[in-house]
Amino acid sequence: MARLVLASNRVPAAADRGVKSGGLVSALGEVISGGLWFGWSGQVAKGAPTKAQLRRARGTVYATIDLTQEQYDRYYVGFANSTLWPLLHFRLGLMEFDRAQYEAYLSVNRAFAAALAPLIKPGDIVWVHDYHLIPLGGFLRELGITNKLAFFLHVPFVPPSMYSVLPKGSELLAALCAYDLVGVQTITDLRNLLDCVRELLGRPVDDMGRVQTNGHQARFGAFPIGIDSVGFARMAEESAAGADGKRLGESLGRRALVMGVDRLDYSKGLPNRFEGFARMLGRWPEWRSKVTYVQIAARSRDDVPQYRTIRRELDQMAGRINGRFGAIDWVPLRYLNRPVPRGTLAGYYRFARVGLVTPLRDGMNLVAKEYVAAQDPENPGILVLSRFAGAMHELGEALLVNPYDPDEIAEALDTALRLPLDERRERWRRMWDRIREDDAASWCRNFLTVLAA
Ligand code: GDG
Repeated sequence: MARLVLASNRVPAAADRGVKSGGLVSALGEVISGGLWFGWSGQVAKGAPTKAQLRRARGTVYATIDLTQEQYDRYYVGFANSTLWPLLHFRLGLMEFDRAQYEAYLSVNRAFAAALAPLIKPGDIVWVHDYHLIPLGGFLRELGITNKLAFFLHVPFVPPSMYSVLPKGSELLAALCAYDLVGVQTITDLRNLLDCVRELLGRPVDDMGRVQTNGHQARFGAFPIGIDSVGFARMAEESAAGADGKRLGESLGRRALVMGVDRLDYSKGLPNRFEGFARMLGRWPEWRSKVTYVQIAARSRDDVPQYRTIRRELDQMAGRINGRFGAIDWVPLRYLNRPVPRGTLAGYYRFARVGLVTPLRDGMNLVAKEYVAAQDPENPGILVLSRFAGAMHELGEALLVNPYDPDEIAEALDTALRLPLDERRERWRRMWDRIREDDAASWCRNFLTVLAA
């Protein structure tokens, strides 16, 4: 089998595997063994090196490169997370554009290509991940790399009416066409992206999702990402029965647990979710002292101003909700900003009667799948899920809500808490069958099979 070369903005610390690692790492963990993983080291250094630092762990070579402060500010905080991230999450009001940041985004991608190219061997398959690195493939081609090149976008894609506001947007669409295969999460994202290719690049797309440019053919497809479902289920069962689970169980007493887990990000819809929980307690006072909502929201992207704003807003909301509804022996909302180890998290999910996942927009949302995987088949909880998460396509038996309407969230919570056991079991079983089948390994296999074809 060909060697796999992965490129992503962040490279997992080799020591993190299986401990702190998130979805992408566990999805790719199996196939990367024996391969090479390239990306930013996570470090900001005085002068950016032109050569990657290599280190080997468990049969994988990790090749990383530092950024300078200016590159970090303009490429990472700037164009990637203040232009592309809000735009691709349908938040035009939060999108900023600065030509110098765009230029820095291109130049970091060019520097990454120059550092990666010498590490690529004939026959390697190169698989680039996410919105930070869209132009990387094109720059590798300019350096004479003729290997198979693929790209996967983890975030949603917007329709042409929205995408067309992005200055230089057509250049990025053209850069995507330099790959042999471009994958997105859902058929909705695929339709939006191909509409942009047709309307903004003026290129025809055939019914296999293929686009021709200058004699090169790029294929576009939807590949919904999965999780290591069976492994996660096992971890949840073990962890719930262990010390962490016991501690949570004792702290809850007989109260039902509603659980949310997200990076602290404005795309995750946390203010509306807090408001929905508050309205539920307001409209159905019988739930007071009977339900505890635990929200884990590890801080992320602190250097982007909008992330500091949302953090302040949530701190205030949590204080208000607990002040208004709390009792001497009951804190309605336990809001934690520190990350929790993955195993502990899995056990917590299993305790939760309701998994509350209400992003305003999400490429997939792995938390929704993890919550389902973690349930006890004999007494499963119920998922309340946003209609605007990619996971909605596979998890239609969840209680689906419009996350922009806190009253709808409140109503879904009330319904979820009253749902009889047989209905919970039936809904869970269907979702579990699907996510067990379409897991992380099959996602990888499908993608690489189409690439090879
Ligand atoms: C992007 C796309 C797409 C969260 N808090 C802790 C923790 N997590 C883990 C979760 C889950 C992962 O992080 C988050 O994945 P999501 O899919 O929910 O969201 P993004 O980070 O925005 O990911 C998204 C994904 O890429 C994959 O393609 O689904 O749409 O935005 O695995 O469990 N893990 C630990 N402690 C925490 O406190 N250990």
